[in-house]
Amino acid sequence: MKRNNLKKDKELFKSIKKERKRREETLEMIPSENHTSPAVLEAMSTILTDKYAEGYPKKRYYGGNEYIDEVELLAQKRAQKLFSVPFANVQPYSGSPANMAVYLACMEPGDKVLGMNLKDGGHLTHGWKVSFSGIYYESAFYGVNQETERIDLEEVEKIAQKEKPKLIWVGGSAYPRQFDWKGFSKIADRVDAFLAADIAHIAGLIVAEVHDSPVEYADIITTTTHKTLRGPRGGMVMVTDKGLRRDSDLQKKINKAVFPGLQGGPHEHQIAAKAVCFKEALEDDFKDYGKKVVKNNKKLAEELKKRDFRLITGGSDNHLSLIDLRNKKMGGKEAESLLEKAGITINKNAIPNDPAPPADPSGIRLGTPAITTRGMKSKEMIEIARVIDEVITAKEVKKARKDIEKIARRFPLPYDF
Ligand code: DSN
Repeated sequence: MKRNNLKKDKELFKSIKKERKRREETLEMIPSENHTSPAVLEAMSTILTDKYAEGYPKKRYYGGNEYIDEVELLAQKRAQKLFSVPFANVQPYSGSPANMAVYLACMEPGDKVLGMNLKDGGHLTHGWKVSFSGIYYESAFYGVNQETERIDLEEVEKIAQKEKPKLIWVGGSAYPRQFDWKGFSKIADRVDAFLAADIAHIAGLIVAEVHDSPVEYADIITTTTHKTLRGPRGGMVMVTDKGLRRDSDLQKKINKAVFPGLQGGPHEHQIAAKAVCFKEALEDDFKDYGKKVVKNNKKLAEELKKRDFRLITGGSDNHLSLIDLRNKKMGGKEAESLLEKAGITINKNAIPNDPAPPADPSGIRLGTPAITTRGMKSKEMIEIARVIDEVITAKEVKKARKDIEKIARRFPLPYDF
């Protein structure tokens, strides 16, 4: 795309161009980020952005929505096929609004939610006290076992039996292992709670069949569309057959929660881009992509371990690794900053039982979705691990920056802007 009109806004265009150059020369290794396809970007910049379409297909509060309905129905149909679910609401603006809709649909203010502790890899919206979910709802948490650093289902069951939550969340932002959906489902059934799977991080891996799917076990599934799924920034709520057996009105309640409960007009250009993303994810080569993401991450983890990096849980089953830097005598904040100077974008992250404060935690989180989209393979994982080691151990950034730029330039970005 030439962007001739955007170019006229020189001040803005300069910043966008600099961001483009940054991406060309560096590696995005924040595990929640990716590079979208040109078709997703094009859908995002269509005329669909102009239209108000409050309501749902065939039941809108504004006229002129005949073709908007086609777009939204297409996105719904593709989402249902992609995840094998009977219902999908594709309107949530992003992941947090999608999760909010679950509360509004299933809970009364003051009801109790059980989620994974943020410090152990959970998400703010799973009941954390500074988020709406901990402000308007009572919350209780499970974490990871101190020794194994993995979720301990016996412990989860004990907490669930004691707390009797109305809603249980499974899923997180910094958990490097598979989630045991079946185990959680048994616990939720025993305490008669809704089970919501937040697959934001791993949606693309589920599609690629490199992570088990929660469809048989959860009542509700939420996701973002921009992480491993590689679509536009956005969210979605799905209801499973199990969810409909628990509450036959669940899909109506989710729809009512999203609109008019939480949002006004849906962003139909974003919904069109979600439809593009789902179509791309339904193709065979997306499965291949998801498999490569995990293969690359495992290789990178293995190489880092050879260089005496301590990986939380001893490794990873998915797209991300969480690294405890205490043996390297460096905090997460300094590591993030040095690696950024070297051209590797990662984020500082708390590790389980972190003795350090959140502003400068003991760990870093990194992952392979975006560099795999660029086509990088095992050979590059070895090079990247070597550079990470040089930066963290020797604080050497100048040579590292050159090495990273060379790697990055071998793998052009998937879009022409
Ligand atoms: N902010 C996302 C992440 O980085 O994991 C979670 O919402």
